[in-house]
Amino acid sequence: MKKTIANTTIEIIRGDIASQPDMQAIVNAANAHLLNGGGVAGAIHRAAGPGLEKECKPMGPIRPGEAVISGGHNLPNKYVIHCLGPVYGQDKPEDKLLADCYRNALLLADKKEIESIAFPAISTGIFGYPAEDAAHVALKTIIDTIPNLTNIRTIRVVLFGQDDFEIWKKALAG
Ligand code: AR6
Repeated sequence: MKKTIANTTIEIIRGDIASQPDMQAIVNAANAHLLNGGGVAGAIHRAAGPGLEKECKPMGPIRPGEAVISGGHNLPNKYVIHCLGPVYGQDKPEDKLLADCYRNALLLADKKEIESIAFPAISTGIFGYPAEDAAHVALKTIIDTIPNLTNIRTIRVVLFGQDDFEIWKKALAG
């Protein structure tokens, strides 16, 4: 499913964030210390190889809502943008911190002249953010940020499960 706003297209697809070879950047649902982990972080670090953790470690710790950028190492993507999402029920206000992740990642990518970027559903796995609420916060933030972007033409959200894919499609359809 796709929706174009100004010159930027938002795409919702089902897949693996570590297998998006046509994207210049992918976003990692990171931990504060930017180390290898489970879920998205595990998939990205596995595909990138040990050089990614070596590059990232000195940039940590990061705060909820913050985004930092690294190279893609063995990934097909030139860059990885690492975001620390809020732990649901712990890092508050969760909606603002989740919005900060998407906004900061997009602005950082745009500054690096990146034209295509793929996000996972940050915070909705181990960090426990309810899927539907997260989809609405994320899409509203993406749509609100698009007018401030100069270079990004494609913003893809990659959902792992069929249920999450349906939730995000519905949220984008409005
Ligand atoms: N591609 C796309 N989405 C995925 C993939 C994948 N390969 N694997 C899982 N998901 P999570 P968080 C979905 O837990 O909640 C890590 O250990 C998953 O189904 O990766 O932000 C870090 O080190 C869920 O919907 O991220 C942190 O400690 C979503 O991606 C912590 O987990 C996010 O799940 C971050 O937790």
